[in-house]
Amino acid sequence: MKLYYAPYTCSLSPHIVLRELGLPFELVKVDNKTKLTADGRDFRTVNPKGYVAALELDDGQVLTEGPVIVQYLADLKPENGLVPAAGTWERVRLQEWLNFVTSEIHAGSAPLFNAALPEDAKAFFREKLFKRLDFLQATLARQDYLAGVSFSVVDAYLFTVLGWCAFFSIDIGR
Ligand SMILES: N[C@@H](CCC(=O)N[C@@H](CS)C(=O)NCC(=O)O)C(=O)O
Repeated sequence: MKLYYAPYTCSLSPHIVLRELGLPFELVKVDNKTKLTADGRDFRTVNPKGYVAALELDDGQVLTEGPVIVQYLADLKPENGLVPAAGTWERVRLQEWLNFVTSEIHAGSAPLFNAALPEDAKAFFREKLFKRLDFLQATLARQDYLAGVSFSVVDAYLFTVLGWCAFFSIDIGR
């Protein structure tokens, strides 16, 4: 397997999961500005959407969308317990969390990275993000992990996206 990644991006989440699972994989660095891979290819020939993460399987298939990639990986080694079994209620709850992190925290913080956006617009998105962080805070005050009693793929994803806050002067201590 090959993981196409760029430093400091959401591709860290499947990278953490690959390491947690101890699966063999190769890393291929992508320059998100030029869309070139470190070995000189146009990354858009791998993922026409042009963004990381992308996982290339040994049969040549390419899987994209972080929340789906991490579930695919964790299902390869169910004994590691990074996801509940497919078809169970616990799995649906985990997917509820993955969707929350991707649409509310990951996509919710994206406007803050946009240099063209005026500060008052950024303030609007920042406040909205804080409401979502309040919800996370309330959850993690009751339990150590987002989706249950042990570390799961959604904790790797949340760790990744919360790591960006420091770059955008978002004080999660609030
Ligand atoms: N929906 C995608 C979003 C992926 C995404 O936002 N990737 C960013 C890095 S965190 C990226 O590569 N952006 C470059 C671009 O859009 O050109 C997912 O969840 O995997």
